[in-house]
Amino acid sequence: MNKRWDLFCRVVDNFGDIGVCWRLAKQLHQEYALDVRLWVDDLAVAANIIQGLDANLTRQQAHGIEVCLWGEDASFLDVTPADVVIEAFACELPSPYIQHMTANKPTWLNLEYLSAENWVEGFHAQSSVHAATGLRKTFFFPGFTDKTGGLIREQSLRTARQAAKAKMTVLPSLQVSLFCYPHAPIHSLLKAMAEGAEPVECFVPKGSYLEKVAAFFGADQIEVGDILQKGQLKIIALPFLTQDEYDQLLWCCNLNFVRGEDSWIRALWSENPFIWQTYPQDEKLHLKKLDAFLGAYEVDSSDILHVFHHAWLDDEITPGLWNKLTQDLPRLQSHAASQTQKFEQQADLAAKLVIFTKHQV
Ligand code: TRH
Repeated sequence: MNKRWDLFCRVVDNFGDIGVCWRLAKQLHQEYALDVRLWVDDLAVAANIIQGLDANLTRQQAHGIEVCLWGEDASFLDVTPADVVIEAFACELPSPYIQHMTANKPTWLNLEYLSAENWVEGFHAQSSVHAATGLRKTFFFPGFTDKTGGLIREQSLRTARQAAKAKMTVLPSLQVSLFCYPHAPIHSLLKAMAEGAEPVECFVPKGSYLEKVAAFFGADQIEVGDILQKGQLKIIALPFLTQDEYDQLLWCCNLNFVRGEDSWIRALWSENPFIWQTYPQDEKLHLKKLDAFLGAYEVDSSDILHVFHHAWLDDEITPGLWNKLTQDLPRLQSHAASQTQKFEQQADLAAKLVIFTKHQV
């Protein structure tokens, strides 16, 4: 019985690594009653995502998960590996821990970053032998097709979203959420919104991009709770939300700007149109990632959604482009809903992980 799972997470930057790992840890525990230990190398960053986490405690229970500080290698000398070990995003397990794995031979999985590129199907579930120990490690690729590891999606998500949407009322202004990297053309987006044809309420959760939002209004900074107005644009500064609250925001808005990996997929599950800013990669590999996703999302290159995505990544946003996007929102809304429903037909990442590990026994 593969009941005990260890999940290792290194915080590279921002919140995506811990955001994905925490979501997965919770789902494995809540839906499959698994005993999950989450090892994180930066508890201070994790505390932004894990509600109630005490960054000073090296071991603690949080929402049914045992959260442990991933400290020095020596701190693993007495740790017995779980039945299933997930190394998130090639984070490289501590060597004493790997040594212990030679005794209990757990199922060892490397959870990879998400991409919609075609090559993912060929690499998903391939394994290699770890040279020093002879242990087998399998590469688990999340993805958008049945031949990949699937996408993170809780079983309760659809019902929760539908219940929340049933209570929503239609508002006179366009509701937009903005979560992006600071290098995005934020100034030109805000200018386009301010000069656009429709009034916009734009919700901005706390983050490093807020300085640029403040600069657009000629301010040094924005505080939580501030409301700033220029032309058609009203900015509402929110605190950094919990993951659940952030989901609710995505469900409420007519258009969501998201980034990285986890907020991207939460926007997909919102049934609402979104603009995804990919995490920048060398040699502009992120553009390939973007186009592969737009293909899977059935958007062709002449579509305003395609054009706007590219303008948001490499270019500037003009008021004309913004107006074109907002005028097309009713069509984009029904496209988003049909795409959400299409991807909801597939098995999710946690389900696929659990099935995979059962077949390893
Ligand atoms: O923060 P991100 O940019 O994360 C990353 C990292 O940069 C990482 O190194 C990289 O490898 C990966 O992207 C691809 O964006 P992401 O993935 O969307 O993660 C943000 C998390 O923060 C996500 O779990 C949602 C959560 N969040 C909240 O909980 N509250 C909020 O108010 C907001 C805006 C986000």
